[in-house]
Amino acid sequence: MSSLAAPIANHPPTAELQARDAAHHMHPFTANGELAEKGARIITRAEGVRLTDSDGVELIDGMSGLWCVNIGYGRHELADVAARQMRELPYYNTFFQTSHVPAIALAEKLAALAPGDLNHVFFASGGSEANDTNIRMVRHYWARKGQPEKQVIIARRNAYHGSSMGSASLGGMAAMHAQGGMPIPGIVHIDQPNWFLEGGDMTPEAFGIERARQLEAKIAELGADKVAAFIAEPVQGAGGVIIPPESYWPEIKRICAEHDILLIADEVITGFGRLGHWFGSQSYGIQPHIMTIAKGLSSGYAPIGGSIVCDEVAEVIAGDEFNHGYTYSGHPVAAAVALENLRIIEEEGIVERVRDHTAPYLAQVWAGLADHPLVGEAVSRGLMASIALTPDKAARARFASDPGTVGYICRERCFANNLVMRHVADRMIIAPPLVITPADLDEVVSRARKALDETHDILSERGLMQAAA
Ligand code: PXG
Repeated sequence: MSSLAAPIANHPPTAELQARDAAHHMHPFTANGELAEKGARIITRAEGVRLTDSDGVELIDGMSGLWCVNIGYGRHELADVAARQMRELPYYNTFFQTSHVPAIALAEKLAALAPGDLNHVFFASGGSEANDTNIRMVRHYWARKGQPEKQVIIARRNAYHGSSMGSASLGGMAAMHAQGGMPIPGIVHIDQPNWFLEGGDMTPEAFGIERARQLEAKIAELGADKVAAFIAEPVQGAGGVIIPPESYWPEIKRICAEHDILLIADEVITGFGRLGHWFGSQSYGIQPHIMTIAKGLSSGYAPIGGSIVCDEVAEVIAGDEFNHGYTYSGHPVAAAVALENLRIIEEEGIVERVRDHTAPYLAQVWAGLADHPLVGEAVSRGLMASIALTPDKAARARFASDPGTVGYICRERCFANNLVMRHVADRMIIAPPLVITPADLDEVVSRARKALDETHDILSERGLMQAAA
């Protein structure tokens, strides 16, 4: 066996790794003090949809890493392509009138895959950078069109668009805005289409229209001549897998068109097969002017993202120098890995498999969880699914405890049952690799049910089955 293919089986004992991690490694979105006491769970290997930790325990990865490992772990084709590209041309920039083969081929491939006239790609290393690009690009676009005051971007509360200053400002996460002086000027938010928690007595369809019309009201308030763009995820991911009512997107589409507002679809999670189409926009029949991509573009095997831009915006931008770019825009190794990933998705029919087989199967078995006493709704779209935990199903009530208290308990029970299922406040979410089989989905659902049972017992013991007043 060559040294390249040999497994990296030897590592120090877990306790030692945890201590060294705690001493030097600052984790994202983590209370690091608390983690230092508890010790991180250390993942050492993965294959298919399964992770192995440093104690040799196997877990099902219900989250595709962080919503990204669409083709699953262990695809050596990507490793081979990366090694080959590193030997041939490990780096070159795409700035000063130069280009290279992987960036050219990937941009061309994305233009072919993306719907309509989304024919131009600006590369970044991830979704946050790409959304920062989008802020600058849409503002620059309107300025070049002679409307420099058309600058405001409307986004949604409880949206996630990244963690840089610009992208976190687009995001509607109050806890993020509370740290570091966000949002930056010129970004405003409307409410999310979260029917379960915010729909009150309205039907989902009426609520979808009401939430979409908040966009129209906000445009009227600001003046259409001040609004550059609206940005949204086709299905909110980090916000808790919030699937909008069917009435929502058609109404948003009408409003953007009528008021001449650019539509940016943040496809970082919904792109590359997650919803059973290449892009989530196609699954909702929308044709955005810009799509943000990352994650599934390379199945997480290399850091790469970007913006796929329509002809009109690209042509206007092309008229002068766009003073923007990243050292790693179109990085050759990442681009080569992404191309190989797209080849695998296409040749193995992974998008069609999700659409025709795995998504319908997940929808059926996931819906079965709705009979659990803790579950207020269990919904899915493509291979994204969520469960609203509630102390009172009929009232769609929130818990009296701080939001996330119950969700965290449930997440811990999932972890203990070797299932990676995340919580967002008191909502449980999964987005497994797109190559997951029905048998594995059965295993996910049975572990989830066990975790829900254990959570229910813990809540009852601790008197936490109380609804908020
Ligand atoms: N847009 C969307 C829709 C995302 O989900 C980003 C942009 C930012 O991408 P980068 O590559 O810069 O991270 C994301 C990222 C979570 C979680 O808690 C989700 C993301 C990132 C970190 C945590 O679910 N999504």
